[in-house]
Amino acid sequence: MPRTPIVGGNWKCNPAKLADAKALVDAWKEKPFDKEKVEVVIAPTALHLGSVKSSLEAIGMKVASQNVGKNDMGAFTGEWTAGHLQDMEIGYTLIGHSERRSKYGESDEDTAAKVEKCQAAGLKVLFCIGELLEERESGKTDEVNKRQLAAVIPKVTNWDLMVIAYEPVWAIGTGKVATPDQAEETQAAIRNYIKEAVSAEVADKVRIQYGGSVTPENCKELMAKPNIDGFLVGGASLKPTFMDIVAACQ
Ligand code: G2H
Repeated sequence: MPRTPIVGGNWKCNPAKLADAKALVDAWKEKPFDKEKVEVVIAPTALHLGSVKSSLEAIGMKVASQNVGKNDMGAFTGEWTAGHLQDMEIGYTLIGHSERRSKYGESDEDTAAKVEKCQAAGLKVLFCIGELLEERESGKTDEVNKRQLAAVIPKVTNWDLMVIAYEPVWAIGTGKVATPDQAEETQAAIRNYIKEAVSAEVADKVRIQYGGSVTPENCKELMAKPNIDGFLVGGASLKPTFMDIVAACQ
């Protein structure tokens, strides 16, 4: 069964002003896309999310949170739950982005707890995995990806809610994109691991995005690879030309 490509725009802690976010969405309007052919999900800052949601949805895009709490509601200052996202009609969240893992100490156990909460709430997840440069150089890429996936697999009962984003950490925001062959080889190994650990049916249907310095210039060659089902885009999702990446996936 063919997998519908999915392109995520991870705005991280950008842009500076709500007016800039609105201007970006206005620029995107000029280049419509076919939402039957490609799913587009944008993750603004938590503060901007509510204000740009309706204009993103008006151009056929979905919205995501960049993070979600691992606990239920209660005395957890600064947090929000999968249930809150559902209630606010935010259908997706990122979990496990390398910046959460490396800068905020998010562990495999934390990502597993978050995935479990999202499954219970029926919330879709862009689950990020990927190796550090020293891990790639010491031949541990597949081992790291398997470890990060193994932590969450027991929590997943509905794989239709899961998308995997493979983001080699050395390619994130560095301008050093993985070569199409490197990305394909690793993503084929990820799919193969899901086949072994879950089932052939799930491995066949789960979408695996590539993330890390994706641009309108390098995306076409990556997208031509059979195990790349779209992208998670950071820096390039803050520009009007993000729509060229979307166009390359449809
Ligand atoms: C990886 C990616 C978005 P960038 O973090 O998730 O960012 O495209 O800027 O490397």
